[in-house]
Parts: sequence; structure tokens; C-alpha cells
Amino acid sequence: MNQPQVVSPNSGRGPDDEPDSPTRRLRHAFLHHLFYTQGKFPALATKTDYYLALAHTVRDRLLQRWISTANEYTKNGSRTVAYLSAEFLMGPHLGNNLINLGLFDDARKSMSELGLNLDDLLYEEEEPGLGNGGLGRLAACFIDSLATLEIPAVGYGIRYEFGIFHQTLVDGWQVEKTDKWLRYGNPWELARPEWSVTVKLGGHTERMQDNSGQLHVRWVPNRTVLGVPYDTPILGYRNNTANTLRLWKAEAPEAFDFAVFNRGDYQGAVNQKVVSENLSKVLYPNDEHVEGKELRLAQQYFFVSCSLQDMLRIMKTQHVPLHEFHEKFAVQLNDTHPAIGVAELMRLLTDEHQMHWNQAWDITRKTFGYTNHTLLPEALERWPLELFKRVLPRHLEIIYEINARFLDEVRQRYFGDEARVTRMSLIEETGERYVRMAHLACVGSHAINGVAELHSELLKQDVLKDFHEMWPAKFGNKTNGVTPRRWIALANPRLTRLISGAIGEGWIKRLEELRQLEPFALDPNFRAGWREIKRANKRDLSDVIRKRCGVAVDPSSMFDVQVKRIHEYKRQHLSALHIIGLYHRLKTNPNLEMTPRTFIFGGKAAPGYWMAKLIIRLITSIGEVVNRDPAVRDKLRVVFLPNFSVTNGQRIYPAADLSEQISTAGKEASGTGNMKFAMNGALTIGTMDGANIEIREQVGAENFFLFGLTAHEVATVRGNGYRPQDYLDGNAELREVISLIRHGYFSRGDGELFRPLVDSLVNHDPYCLFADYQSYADAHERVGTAYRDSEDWTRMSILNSARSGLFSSDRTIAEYCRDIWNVQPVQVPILSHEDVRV
Ligand code: 8GP
Repeated sequence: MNQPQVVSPNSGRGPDDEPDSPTRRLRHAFLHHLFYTQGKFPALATKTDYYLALAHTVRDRLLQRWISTANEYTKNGSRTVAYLSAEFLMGPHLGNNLINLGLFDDARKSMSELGLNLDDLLYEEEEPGLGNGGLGRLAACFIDSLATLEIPAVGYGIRYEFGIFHQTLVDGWQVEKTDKWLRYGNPWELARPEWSVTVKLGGHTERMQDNSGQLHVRWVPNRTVLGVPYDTPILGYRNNTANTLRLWKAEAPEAFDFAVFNRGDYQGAVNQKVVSENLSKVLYPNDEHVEGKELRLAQQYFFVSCSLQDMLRIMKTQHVPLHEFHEKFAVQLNDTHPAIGVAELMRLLTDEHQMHWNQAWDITRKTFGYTNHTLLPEALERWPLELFKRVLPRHLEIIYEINARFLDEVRQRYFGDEARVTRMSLIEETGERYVRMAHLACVGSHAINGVAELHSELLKQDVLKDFHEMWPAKFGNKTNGVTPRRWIALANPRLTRLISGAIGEGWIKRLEELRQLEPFALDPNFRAGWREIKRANKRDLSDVIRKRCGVAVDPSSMFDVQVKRIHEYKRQHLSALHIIGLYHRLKTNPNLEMTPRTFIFGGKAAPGYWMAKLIIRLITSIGEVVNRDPAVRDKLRVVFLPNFSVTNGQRIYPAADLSEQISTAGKEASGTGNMKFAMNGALTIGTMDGANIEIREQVGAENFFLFGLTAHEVATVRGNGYRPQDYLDGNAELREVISLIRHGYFSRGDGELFRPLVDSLVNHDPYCLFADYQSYADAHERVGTAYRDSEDWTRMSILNSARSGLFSSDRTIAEYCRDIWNVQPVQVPILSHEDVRV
């Protein structure tokens, strides 16, 4: 560990000290924690110690808000949103909390008075990477907005011991390393073992009649685990609200099975502990692809059961009667991962609280809302029946009962249409039998939504067509958003200062106010300032690139960025083909006028997704050739920044000139990176897909580089028997590109390396890269020309930012509150410990 600058020994007082200034108090508290929490003094302290001392200092400042908030919600018995998500991709907490508390500048000052640099300490935080990508990051933005809008809310999820893997590159290939984010402890959480709950798994069910003849079902599990909640406060922006993110850790009910232990089987006794803890051990690293593993289903059930039991406990302490469950809680299912909650709530209400089925069903349906996040068939969760029964025997019975009643309804409505009944059933019965989780979520919810306009339409027309026909009123759209606190105020302090200097600070809470920037797009001074900020952000990113990739890039070149999970539908390889096309043009015409470009890629591939890993290898291989070639290196650089994460994203978005959003139309549900880029002044090159469509509508078609087939055209082209070879035959540049790869130009003569990728494109091209290639290349021509007029580019960049207000997650959350959850804000007065009587 590096030794940081030494803290000056008599640090109680700094230079221009007022006795009670915030900086002085921060400094005091910091030193207190360095001594009494970390047990260190400057000569021995590491950067991590300093980070932790500051984190504890900040946490103390959160606790009063947290307690005040809990107190207010308890007193009022407030209606509460429970956001159930298997993933929360929070990113580092320290900087965000400083921003939301309004202490960022004070913290910087007090650290620098001690000879420490705040940025260095911020980078010491290991981010909790408890998510894969878009879906998990959306959950994180949502709980930020819920707190900022003062909505009583709890985020419920899993406290994975190992989050998303750490990506390294070895010889240009992705290599995964485990993510040990808890290594140095987590100062942001508080364990609440007193609220632990027991979760059953496996076994069988038994039936018996009581004296009155009523039938009771008893679930006899073959094991139980303990769910222990760990709470993290989630601050609103500059208000008194601190909501809770409650993540469950799995533990053995008893550390030792004494019966086994007494037989002398120590290993067996410890084993039970190990098996139980496995439940929250590791996040499955698949994005939009299900793996059908038993442990994954057990994980899902584990956190959902813990969360629903926790809600029942809260109701009890607030004396809310059971039949008011749906009035106390609005429960949102973030995709189908928590959809088992529908059956679990039924089980809790009927089996454990003896409620009548019909009443329980009525409550259940009024409780849940379901958000779908993907149209990809391979991402739709279905569980083999046998596996499901092994883990959740009672839930399978409940699902059968729900299904029987539901299919009766379908038959009544659509007399004689048995094909429809088969399609809509919660159980897939053609071939191997499966439980269809999306159907369970639809049947058990009062509201169903997609995450961008096009996506919500496609759900209605395609994936959930039958359900839409049956219940059109349940369907709606909630276009995603992202939090401007993290993605502008924290990530881009330079831009934040410039914007606030021009229009005040209101935009951080009401992002629509960015519109007031529009007139500044014509002001040469403002434009110069804007450009200088982009340049400075690019310089910062260049430093990172030099350190992490060993490649020197020129901050005056255009930074063309594609960061997101690596997936064929997202088409990172379309960009790769185009880069090879540019390279070929430059090689054959060395005097070609071309806007110098730096292509920056980042993103993780699922460890078992071979093709995605090969795409990474292709990009790194192109980089190796291009960056070394003196004939083109002034015009073209290609870098793959390893380990794209929230932390890295915060440096990348602010430094981008061009945002690549190039998925095959109809495949990307929404995208949220596209919004982060636009807010930070990048222009988009993109298809008519997901929220790109709404972004283009907002920023204006003239400030957006559109290309490619529409979703409808893609469907038509494919329906007519798409033949990628025809496009290849008709496009000389594309032929050259493919031929260079085929002949091993980027693989030191190895013609085999990329063969699977090339063969897949030439023979199938499932995501229509060839069909879109020329249109993409043409759009890039327009980008290049536009970028050369730097005044006009800056104008467009400002307009992109100014018109991105719609994409604040505050707007999204306000819509959920109004249309789905029916919840109201609750203002929190600050409570001092002196006000409390025990
Ligand atoms: C993503 C969508 O792909 C993306 O378009 C959207 O912006 C984001 O969700 C938030 O709505 N979907 C997933 O991340 C996803 O399905 N992940 C799988 C791990 C479940």
C-alpha cells in the first residue's frame, strides 16, 4: 500500500481556522476515527485507513437523518415502496454521500489541510459491484431518486459476498478475478441480526384437517437458512431523508449441527454452515441469459422470502392489520428474478396466516407491479419443473392453483381457444416442462411495464401479447432515467460548476431546468468554457488510459466511446468492423482527410459467453495492430479499458465526444448509458432502438446521428430470409474488412482465431450487422465532418445536455409513484437524540 502524504501532527487546527467551521469539525471527526476506529496514527496509516476514517466521519453524519427518517415513517405508518431486485449496482458511496450532504467541498478542504487529497481517498473505496449492468444500475438510480423525492422506500436485495468479477486482460483476452469488495470491511452498512428471519427450502408438503374440517397444508423443509439483514442508508439530495437498502446475507441457523458434531463428524457439521452461506456467496455474472441453476433459484427465493417476512414484521410493529398489506406496501418486481414473491406472499397469507385464498389473491395482485427489462428470449426465466419442485415444493402447488384458476378465466374469456390457453399457462408443457416466471409475474401483478416506449410497445405486440389482449389496462411504459447527482454532479464537477454558474443549482433536483442552457449554446464564451471542460475531462481520461493500457491517446482527437456489457445484440463488433474499414481506407490512401479518432471500448463479457469474449479479443487485436502502425497512428487509436464499472464510468462519460448506441433495433430494451452520455454533452450515433428514440426526439434529429434499420424493418428483412452474403457481395469495403480478419491480419497470420465470429456473421448474422454496415459507415462520415466544425459541434453538445432533462430518474420515479405505486412524499423533520425518550 502506498504511503500517502503525512498528516501534520497537530492537526486539530488548520491554517485559517474558525473554531466551529464545518471543515474544522470534519477534520476533528476524521482524526478521531483514524485513532479510535482504525486504531492508527499517521506514520502507520495506509490510504485505506484514511479512506475508512473519512467514510466513518461521513456515516456519522448520515445516521441522524436515517434515524429521523425511520422515526417519521414509523410514526406515520407511511405507505412504502419495496423495490425488490436481485441486483443493486451502487457504485462507491463516499463521494455520492458527500454530494448529497452538501459536504463535498468542505471535505476536500479539510483533507487538504491535513495534506491529503480527497480524490485519492475516493479512489480507495472498493465499489460494491452487486449487479451485472443496466438492470442493477437502474435499481441504484431509482433508490437515489426515491430518497431525493422523499418517498418512503426500501430496496431489498442480496448481500453477495462476491459481486461482479473484476475483469483483467491477458494477451488481449478477458480473464476474471474474484471481487473481494468486503476485504477491508464495509463502513456503510449496519448488520441488524435482531431482525433475522428463517427461510425454508426443499422437502415436501403434508395436509391435515383441523376440527372444523378445514384443510391445512404444512411444508416440511429439508433445510432452513437464516437471512440476516444488512442496512445501508440511502440519502436524498440535500434533504433530511435517508431511506434503507436492506440486503440479506445467508447464514446457517446454528453454526454447528450439534447432532452431527456429537457423532464425531466435524466436517459434516461445518458443512451445513458452508452450504447455507453459499446462498448469498456470489452474484451470477450473466447478463440477459439465464443459466437454470438450482442455487440461483434458491437465491431468488431466499431474498424474496426474507423481504416479505420483513414487511410482515414491520406491519406488526406498526399495528397494521394483515388485510391491509397492499395498502402498506407497493412491491415492485425488478424483472422476474423476484417473481417467486407472488407465490410466497400467497403462502405466507394462506398457509401461515390462515387467510382465505380469494382474499389473499386480491391482496397479492394489488401489491405487486412487474417491470420487464429485456425482449431477448434467452433471458426469459423458466425453471425446469423437477428442479423447481426440489427447491420449492409448496410453491409449485400454489402456482398450480393460481394457474388452474387463471386458465379457467382464460377459457371463459376465449371460449374454445385452447392454443391460447397453452400459450398463456404458467407451465410450459411442450417438451420438458417449465415454470414460466414472466407469466407468474404478469398474472400476479396489477401493473406491467417496459422501460422505454418502443420496448413497452414490443412487449404488447410480441412477448406478452396474450396478456395485453386480456388485460390492456395493466400495461404501461416507464422510460428509464439516471440520477444526475452521481452522473453529473459527482462525475463531472467541472461541468457542474459551469452549468450552475449559468443557471443556478436547481437543475440537480429538477433536471428539466437544464433547458435554460439552450440560449447559451449560441454564446461564444460559454461555448469556449464548455469545450475547455470537455478537453480537461479528456485529458484526465487519457491519463487513465496511459496508466491502465499503456497507450498514449491524443485529447484533441474525437473520443468515440462504447461502454456496456459485451453482447452480440449490442454489436461492439459492428464498430470493430467499421474501424477496420477506416484502417483499410487510411492504408490505401495515406493522404485521406479524416477526423482523428480514439475509439474507446469497455465492458464485461459473461464468463461463459464465448462469442462475447472473442469480440473483446478482436477489439484488443485491432488495437495492437493499429496503435503500432506509424502510417495511421495519428488518425486512429483503439483502446479497450479493462474492468468497466461504476467507478470507471464516472471518468468515461464526461470525457466522451461521441456515444455509440448501435444495438440491432428492437433488441435493447432502453439503455441508460445513452442517457449518461447525452447529459454530459456527448452526441449519439445510434439506431432507432430503446430510449435512443426518445433521446433523439428530445435533443432534435439534427443533433443526433441516426443510422440503420428500424425494428420493423429488421423483422421484415429477417422474415424475408435474410442472407448476409448478399450484403457482403454488394459492399467492397465490407468484403475487404472480412478478408483481412479471415487472413489473420489482426491475429499474426492465424486464420483460425476469429473464424467462429466471421462464420457466424457470413452465414447467419443474427443481429444484422451486414445489413446495417453501410448506413453505419455513412453516419460516421457525417460525424467526422461535423466534428471538424468545433464551434457547431459544441453548440450541439450543449443542446444535447440542455435537452436531456427527461432522462432524470427523478422523472421516472415520479411516474411510478403516480401511476403504479400511489405513494406520497413524507417530509422528515430532524430528530435529535435529546428529543428521544426511552
Ligand atoms: C437491461 C436492458 O438490456 C437495458 O436496455 C435497460 O436499460 C436496463 O435493463 C434497465 O432497464 N436488462 C438487463 O440488464 C437484464 O435483463 N439483465 C439480466 C441480468 C438479468
